[in-house]
Amino acid sequence: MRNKPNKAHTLPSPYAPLLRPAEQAAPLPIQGEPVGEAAFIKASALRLGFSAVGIAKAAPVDAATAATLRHWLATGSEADMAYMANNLEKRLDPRLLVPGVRSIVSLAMNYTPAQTIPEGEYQLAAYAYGKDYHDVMKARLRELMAVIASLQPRPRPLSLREGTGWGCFVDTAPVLERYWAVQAGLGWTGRNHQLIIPRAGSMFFLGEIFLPCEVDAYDHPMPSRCGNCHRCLDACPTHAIREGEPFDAHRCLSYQLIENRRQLSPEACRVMGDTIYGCDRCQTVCPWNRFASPNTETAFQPSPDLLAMTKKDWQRLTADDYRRLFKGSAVKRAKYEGLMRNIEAAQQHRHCGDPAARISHPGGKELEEEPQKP
Ligand code: B12
Ligand code: SF4
Ligand code: SF4
Repeated sequence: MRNKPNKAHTLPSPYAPLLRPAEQAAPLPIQGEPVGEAAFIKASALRLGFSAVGIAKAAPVDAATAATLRHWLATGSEADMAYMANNLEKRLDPRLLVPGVRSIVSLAMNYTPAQTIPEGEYQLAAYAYGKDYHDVMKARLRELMAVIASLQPRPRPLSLREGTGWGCFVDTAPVLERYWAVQAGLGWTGRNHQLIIPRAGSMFFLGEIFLPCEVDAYDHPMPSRCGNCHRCLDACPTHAIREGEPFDAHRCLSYQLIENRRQLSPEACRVMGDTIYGCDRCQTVCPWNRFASPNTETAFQPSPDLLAMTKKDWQRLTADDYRRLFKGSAVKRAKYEGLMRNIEAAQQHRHCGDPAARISHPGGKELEEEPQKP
């Protein structure tokens, strides 16, 4: 999209930069301070409650990442998640997904729980405690996109949806979200395959805003700070993560308990313990999560009803209870039948479960070691 040069120095925002075409990159002097569009976007994002934000140039993903993804699919490591093989070319090049995109803003929202489900009860992965992050984060991304678009020099896009080069995504689009978070300087990909934000940990949702223009400053990847640590590899009860090998989704408890529509694998039944939805073990052991701060997002807090559930309550959960308890929750992904299958398996295999199944607070005292330095 080609924009006309802007000259609006009178915008209400204290940052008040405009998105400008690539050829005009110098920051605008506003209220005596030169503030560029990247700084404006970041400040707006933080004001809207995002925990981290960075910006990368839109380009095809690098050759090594493309090869990793192709190999992952070629080895069938995506299990039954056929959607991961769809739109492969778009996943590898965001410009095919959204023609006209020039910049990718990567954003993170903290979901580190402030309170956890009591020990001894069935456990859910922390990301599923509150309202569905797809809805919560998408709404927040749209707000930010509107703020950015309002600064777009005329002609503005007719609407964000119709405007070429605009887009906002959380999880479900063919976008390699962790890759773009790394490119945008948010953190690095840990051995647990999670995006780790320095001194903040990995319990973050990721989302992106696609922009039709360049910005005055871009962020850059940072090196891994996993060092010699292998805690996540040691803690994974199914060996879904193995050094130098593709992530084996079929083995992963998160896949088994959420995405798998068939019978649980015998291995999953053996190691699931009290976990009935998702899995956090490769995150709770990660020393970087000792720096995590509990999230303060109202929508992500677990309801008192959820926190009060006992094993008995779960075992006699009706479809109506399920709908009430998980209204607007990501747990709906597993469907009632899937959740009941998991509860039944947890009950049947209660003697072979691993006590580590419980989701401890990621800032928990058991993390004694300092994070490894590179
Ligand atoms: C498919 C999927 C799954 C699958 C497969 C997991 C996987 N590792 O691929 C299943 C159902 C198992 C799953 C589970 C979980 N998921 Co998931 N998942 C996705 C999804 C839709 C695609 C991921 C993908 O592209 N996989 C393909 C593989 C090949 O990609 P990859 O592991 O990211 O690796 C690439 C790059 O990281 C790169 N790379 C570059 N440098 C390095 C360095 C190292 C050391 C490694 C390992 C890789 C690497 O190489 C790869 C090439 O593409 C994304 C959303 C999205 N659209 O991106 C969410 C997403 C990755 N999931 C998320 C979450 C929260 C989870 C769970 C924690 C949920 C839970 N508690 O149960 C678990 C964690 C499991 C794990 N350890 O990865 C978050 C992660 C946030 C974060 N901080 O990283 C995402 C981004 C969703 C979101 N919008 O917030 N997930
Ligand atoms: S989510 Fe659980 S099963 Fe999956 S890789 Fe992490 S520790 Fe292993
Ligand atoms: S547990 Fe250790 S190896 Fe795994 S992601 Fe965290 S720092 Fe990296």
